[in-house]
Amino acid sequence: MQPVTDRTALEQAAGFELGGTPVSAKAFGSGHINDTFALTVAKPASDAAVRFVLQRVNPRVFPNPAGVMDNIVRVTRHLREKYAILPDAARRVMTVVPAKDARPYHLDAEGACWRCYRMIEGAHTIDAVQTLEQARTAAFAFARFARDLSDLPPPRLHETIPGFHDTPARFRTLEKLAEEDPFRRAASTGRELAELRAMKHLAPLITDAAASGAIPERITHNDTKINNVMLDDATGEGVCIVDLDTVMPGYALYDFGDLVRVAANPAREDAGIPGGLTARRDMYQASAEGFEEGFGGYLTEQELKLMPMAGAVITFELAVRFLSDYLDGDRYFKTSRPGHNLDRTRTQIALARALEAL
Ligand code: GN1
Ligand code: MG
Repeated sequence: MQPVTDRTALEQAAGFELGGTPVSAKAFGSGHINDTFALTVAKPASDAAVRFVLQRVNPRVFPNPAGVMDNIVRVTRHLREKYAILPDAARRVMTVVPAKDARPYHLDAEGACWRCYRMIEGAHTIDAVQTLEQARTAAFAFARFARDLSDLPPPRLHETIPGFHDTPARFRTLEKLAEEDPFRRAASTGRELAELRAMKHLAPLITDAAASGAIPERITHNDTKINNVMLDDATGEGVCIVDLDTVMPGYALYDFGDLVRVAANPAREDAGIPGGLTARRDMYQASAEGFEEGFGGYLTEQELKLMPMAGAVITFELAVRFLSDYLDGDRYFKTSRPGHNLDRTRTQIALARALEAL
């Protein structure tokens, strides 16, 4: 798929109720799925410009964008009501900007979904966790987000990606791709496949606990990467959770695991580690403290008990997903070089092992 240009994004901005004239759109952020732009809008009769985040939702990943946006509208409305008493309420939650037809998104000529948010100003994202305080802050913010959604009125949210954190199913998909080998790449991944098969025991640890009723279904974020929380420029505090496409029914342990996957990794996600690596126990600890504090007593005994292995489970899952995408022709995650998904796979394998041993 061709990357979306800044010019196309600027054209699509015309579909939204922006209260001014769109003057520029620039590629923004480092997500692996959607195309994201910072949009500047000039207000009539004033020098002030207002910024927005404009996104094209990846249609291959999210075939039901109306369901995605329905979830996002409900979730942000609920949080906005809850945060209304805070002095900086407007920065605490994303605000969906309506399209000109009053829907929360619009479709382009190819049927792809575009949506627009107000930019959260005075805050930034980071791609790697540098300090224990950042690990704690991020964990607190994602846990608080889930806790604050625990009383969202019914109906149940749409599952925007069915089976998103069904780790055993992810592993079966990998085996199927290895068998069918549509891009003739399996021969070069023998080692990674063998390593993942040897770690297969990790796959059902969370889903089995869920199936037996030992851990509760919650509304979770499901993609708790550090760059999905905006940090205040002045204080470093987590002000706003972003990337809400996968907010849906899930398990807190996957959210916690993904926090650990990012924080305890001493390398980049795609470093392509040839040997092993050592996971950072101090980062694990800081993440656990922040997460427990953010949930404020709402985590069950079983959830608390299973937290230590959650990082290994989701890191294994990511290794499986990256390798699956490699075998499937690199069509899911954005890649910036040949073998990028293989480098990601290798890093996640090394990290999953390190997290299991932590
Ligand atoms: C994707 O969109 P982004 O970059 O925040 C992916 C996550 C992975 C992550 C790995 C919808 O997240 O599941 O953990 O890449 N999102 C989706 O970096 O598949
Ligand atoms: Mg993201």
